Amino acid sequence: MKTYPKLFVTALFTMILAFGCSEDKEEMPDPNFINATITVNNVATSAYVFTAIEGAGASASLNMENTALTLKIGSRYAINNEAGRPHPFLIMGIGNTTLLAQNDVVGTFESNPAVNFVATDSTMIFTLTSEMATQIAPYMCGRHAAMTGNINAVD
Ligand SMILES: [Cu+2]
Repeated sequence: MKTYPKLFVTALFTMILAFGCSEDKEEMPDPNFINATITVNNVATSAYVFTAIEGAGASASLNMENTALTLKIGSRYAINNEAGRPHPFLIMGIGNTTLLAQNDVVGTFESNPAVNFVATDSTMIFTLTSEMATQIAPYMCGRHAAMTGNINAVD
Protein backbone atom coordinates (compact mmCIF):
# COMPACT_ATOMS: atom_id res chain seq x y z
CA MET A 1 0.00 0.00 0.00
CA LYS A 2 2.97 2.30 0.40
CA THR A 3 3.72 2.26 -3.34
CA TYR A 4 0.41 3.88 -4.24
CA PRO A 5 1.13 7.29 -2.70
CA LYS A 6 4.69 7.14 -4.04
CA LEU A 7 3.38 6.51 -7.57
CA PHE A 8 0.82 9.24 -7.13
CA VAL A 9 3.48 11.74 -6.07
CA THR A 10 5.73 10.68 -8.96
CA ALA A 11 2.84 11.08 -11.41
CA LEU A 12 2.02 14.48 -9.95
CA PHE A 13 5.61 15.67 -10.36
CA THR A 14 5.71 14.29 -13.90
CA MET A 15 2.56 16.26 -14.73
CA ILE A 16 4.01 19.43 -13.21
CA LEU A 17 7.24 18.95 -15.17
CA ALA A 18 5.39 18.22 -18.42
CA PHE A 19 3.19 21.27 -17.91
CA GLY A 20 6.22 23.41 -17.16
CA CYS A 21 8.03 22.15 -20.27
CA SER A 22 5.05 22.72 -22.55
CA GLU A 23 4.81 26.26 -21.22
CA ASP A 24 8.47 26.81 -22.11
CA LYS A 25 7.85 25.46 -25.62
CA GLU A 26 5.05 27.94 -26.18
CA GLU A 27 7.43 30.79 -25.39
CA MET A 28 10.01 29.53 -27.93
CA PRO A 29 9.07 30.64 -31.45
CA ASP A 30 8.83 27.74 -33.90
CA PRO A 31 11.25 28.62 -36.74
CA ASN A 32 9.04 26.72 -39.19
CA PHE A 33 5.75 28.40 -38.26
CA ILE A 34 4.28 30.08 -41.35
CA ASN A 35 2.63 33.41 -40.61
CA ALA A 36 1.06 33.91 -44.03
CA THR A 37 0.43 31.89 -47.17
CA ILE A 38 0.31 33.81 -50.44
CA THR A 39 -1.13 32.19 -53.56
CA VAL A 40 0.05 33.53 -56.90
CA ASN A 41 -0.88 32.71 -60.49
CA ASN A 42 0.06 34.02 -63.92
CA VAL A 43 -1.68 35.99 -66.64
CA ALA A 44 -0.04 34.44 -69.71
CA THR A 45 3.53 35.75 -69.77
CA SER A 46 2.70 39.34 -68.85
CA ALA A 47 1.79 39.34 -65.16
CA TYR A 48 1.55 37.63 -61.83
CA VAL A 49 -1.64 38.02 -59.81
CA PHE A 50 -2.04 37.24 -56.12
CA THR A 51 -5.26 35.23 -55.81
CA ALA A 52 -5.37 34.59 -52.06
CA ILE A 53 -3.55 35.62 -48.89
CA GLU A 54 -4.16 33.79 -45.65
CA GLY A 55 -2.69 34.48 -42.23
CA ALA A 56 -1.02 37.63 -40.94
CA GLY A 57 1.79 39.90 -42.12
CA ALA A 58 1.25 39.87 -45.90
CA SER A 59 -1.05 42.05 -47.96
CA ALA A 60 -1.68 42.85 -51.62
CA SER A 61 -4.59 43.81 -53.85
CA LEU A 62 -5.94 40.46 -55.00
CA ASN A 63 -6.34 39.63 -58.71
CA MET A 64 -4.55 42.80 -59.82
CA GLU A 65 -1.75 42.36 -62.33
CA ASN A 66 1.79 42.87 -61.05
CA THR A 67 0.54 44.56 -57.90
CA ALA A 68 2.76 45.39 -54.93
CA LEU A 69 3.21 42.83 -52.19
CA THR A 70 3.65 44.12 -48.64
CA LEU A 71 5.47 41.85 -46.19
CA LYS A 72 6.04 42.39 -42.48
CA ILE A 73 9.69 41.96 -41.51
CA GLY A 74 10.33 39.01 -39.20
CA SER A 75 7.46 36.87 -40.44
CA ARG A 76 7.66 33.61 -42.32
CA TYR A 77 5.88 33.21 -45.65
CA ALA A 78 4.82 30.46 -48.02
CA ILE A 79 4.31 31.51 -51.62
CA ASN A 80 2.20 28.91 -53.39
CA ASN A 81 2.99 29.42 -57.05
CA GLU A 82 0.09 27.97 -59.03
CA ALA A 83 1.75 29.18 -62.24
CA GLY A 84 4.29 26.45 -61.53
CA ARG A 85 7.56 25.62 -63.21
CA PRO A 86 7.04 27.78 -66.35
CA HIS A 87 6.93 30.86 -64.10
CA PRO A 88 9.50 30.45 -61.32
CA PHE A 89 9.04 33.09 -58.62
CA LEU A 90 12.11 35.19 -57.80
CA ILE A 91 12.63 37.73 -55.07
CA MET A 92 15.10 40.21 -56.43
CA GLY A 93 17.60 42.34 -54.57
CA ILE A 94 18.87 45.84 -55.15
CA GLY A 95 21.34 46.09 -58.04
CA ASN A 96 19.52 43.34 -59.98
CA THR A 97 20.79 40.57 -57.72
CA THR A 98 18.59 37.60 -56.84
CA LEU A 99 17.87 37.00 -53.16
CA LEU A 100 15.63 33.92 -53.41
CA ALA A 101 14.71 31.89 -56.49
CA GLN A 102 12.30 29.05 -57.13
CA ASN A 103 14.34 27.95 -60.15
CA ASP A 104 17.97 26.81 -60.48
CA VAL A 105 19.32 30.30 -59.85
CA VAL A 106 20.93 30.33 -56.41
CA GLY A 107 19.88 33.48 -54.58
CA THR A 108 22.23 35.20 -52.17
CA PHE A 109 19.95 34.51 -49.15
CA GLU A 110 19.06 30.90 -49.94
CA SER A 111 21.62 29.44 -47.57
CA ASN A 112 21.02 31.99 -44.81
CA PRO A 113 19.94 29.98 -41.72
CA ALA A 114 17.60 32.66 -40.40
CA VAL A 115 15.86 32.93 -43.77
CA ASN A 116 15.48 29.11 -43.71
CA PHE A 117 14.59 28.94 -47.42
CA VAL A 118 12.68 25.94 -48.77
CA ALA A 119 11.63 25.67 -52.42
CA THR A 120 9.72 23.11 -54.47
CA ASP A 121 8.14 23.29 -57.94
CA SER A 122 4.99 24.77 -56.41
CA THR A 123 6.04 26.55 -53.23
CA MET A 124 8.77 28.67 -51.74
CA ILE A 125 8.99 29.27 -48.01
CA PHE A 126 11.20 31.82 -46.28
CA THR A 127 11.50 34.15 -43.31
CA LEU A 128 11.89 37.82 -44.20
CA THR A 129 14.73 38.82 -41.89
CA SER A 130 15.62 42.45 -41.32
CA GLU A 131 18.97 41.78 -43.05
CA MET A 132 17.21 40.51 -46.16
CA ALA A 133 14.67 43.35 -45.98
CA THR A 134 17.42 45.96 -46.39
CA GLN A 135 18.24 44.43 -49.79
CA ILE A 136 14.78 43.48 -51.06
CA ALA A 137 13.62 44.67 -54.49
CA PRO A 138 10.75 43.58 -56.79
CA TYR A 139 9.50 40.04 -57.28
CA MET A 140 9.95 38.73 -60.79
CA CYS A 141 9.35 35.68 -62.94
CA GLY A 142 12.54 33.81 -63.74
CA ARG A 143 11.52 33.54 -67.40
CA HIS A 144 9.41 36.62 -68.17
CA ALA A 145 10.72 40.01 -67.12
CA ALA A 146 7.27 41.59 -67.62
CA MET A 147 5.95 39.55 -64.70
CA THR A 148 7.15 41.78 -61.88
CA GLY A 149 5.91 43.98 -59.04
CA ASN A 150 7.23 45.77 -56.00
CA ILE A 151 7.78 44.24 -52.59
CA ASN A 152 7.36 46.56 -49.63
CA ALA A 153 9.06 45.28 -46.49
CA VAL A 154 7.51 46.91 -43.41
CA ASP A 155 8.07 46.78 -39.64
CU1 LIG B 1 6.66 33.80 -66.28
